[in-house]
Amino acid sequence: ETIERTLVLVKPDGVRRGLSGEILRRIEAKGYTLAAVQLLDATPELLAAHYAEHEGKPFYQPLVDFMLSGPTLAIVAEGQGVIPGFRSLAGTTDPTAAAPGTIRGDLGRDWGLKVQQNLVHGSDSPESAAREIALWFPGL
Ligand code: DAT
Ligand code: MG
Repeated sequence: ETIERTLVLVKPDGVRRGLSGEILRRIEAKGYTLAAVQLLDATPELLAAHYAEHEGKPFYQPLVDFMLSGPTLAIVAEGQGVIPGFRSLAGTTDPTAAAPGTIRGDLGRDWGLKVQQNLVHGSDSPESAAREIALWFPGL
């Protein structure tokens, strides 16, 4: 059987607030393993590809601008069920609505009431995971 992999991003709000370790801790505590970790500054080209499905939506440009506001920690996590499993750890998109016990529910947001500042990204399907891992870790 093949071990499932997902792309996790600690977004610039999470890195800025010093939550990278806490988020890695939760991934590892759940039993997933780290296949790759890299701190990098996303480029407009990388973000256009990563968020292509959201192009044209009202939140697209604020989202891209936010993702350019500081370094991102890109992570490939692996384990059985890790794609839905990490989404479950992350909680729902809006930190206000995210359940306690989740990353977004427990750790909240950076400032203001901006949904894009929700600390993490996790791939939503095997197809997205393969596409996103290839974008963020071209050598992997
Ligand atoms: P998720 O990150 O939970 O998979 P998504 O793929 O629908 O959510 O959206 C990607 C990111 O875009 C999300 O993490 C935050 C931002 N976003 C989504 N919906 C938004 C909205 N209604 N207003 C502002 N930002 C939004
Ligand atoms: Mg998504």
